[in-house]
Amino acid sequence: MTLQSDTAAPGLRVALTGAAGAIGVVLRPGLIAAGHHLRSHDLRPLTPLQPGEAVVQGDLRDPSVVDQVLAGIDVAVHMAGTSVERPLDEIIENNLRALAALYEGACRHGVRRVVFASSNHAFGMHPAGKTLGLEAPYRPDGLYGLSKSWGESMSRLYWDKHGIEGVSLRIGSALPEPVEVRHLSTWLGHRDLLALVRRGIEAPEVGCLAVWGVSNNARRWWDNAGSERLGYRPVQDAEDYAAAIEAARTPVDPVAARYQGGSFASHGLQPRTARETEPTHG
Ligand code: 15L
Repeated sequence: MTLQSDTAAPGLRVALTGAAGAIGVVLRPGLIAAGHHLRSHDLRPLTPLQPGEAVVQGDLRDPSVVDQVLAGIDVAVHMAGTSVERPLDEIIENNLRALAALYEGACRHGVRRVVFASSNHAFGMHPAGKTLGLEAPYRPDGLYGLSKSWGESMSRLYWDKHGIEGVSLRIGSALPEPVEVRHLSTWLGHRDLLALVRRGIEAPEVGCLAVWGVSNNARRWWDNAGSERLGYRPVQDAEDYAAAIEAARTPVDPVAARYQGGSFASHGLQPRTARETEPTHG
């Protein structure tokens, strides 16, 4: 476990967990460039990107690690955790227990807001093509998606009982480019990803809200009406890649294609359940 000291920088004091992950590596330089005073955390060792960045290495289930991550912080951006379908024990430890420890730390240190990496997989059993608003019911497509609906509820709990603001980002497919047909609906381009997280950090007085983390895709399934106070306005559109994706004619699993969660939804799907959750019954 290591902690290097922060140096003065303009902007907010922001902690980023999971900074070495696929999303973290995009956010780290972007948040520093935006002028935030960044403290980056990961289970893996990190080297500061520049002298003003502090780094913490350690397991978030350990309150002493959380203390190092959150002391003096205004906003925590929580990207750490398991990001794919995994056995229950791993999901519980990484996505439930670590998040609970982070929230307890947020109370101890007076953190004003937690920006939480939720996921479209909390809704992945909804049929592909159906438009979901922010009030859509959870339909997790696995234990990973279920952990994200739990995380959104935790965000609500700590706002209602402890006054910690919570922004749940229902992240779609955060990739440099869309590479499959599903992504034409679910893509979150890196430019929009950074803009979304920056609004999550910088928007004033958001209270507790959720927002779909999706680009301005012509074929998107998710409607962000009701999240205006966040001020997220995506500019990228997966449609720019549609011709190339369709020309590649990559084989599509027809069962996965029925569900918003794609292969997460078709993984382990029982034939009887497959019939009962046909899109027309959704
Ligand atoms: C996610 O939440 C996952 O972390 C990522 O691995 C992708 O599967 C993404 O969603 C997606 O839906 O494309």
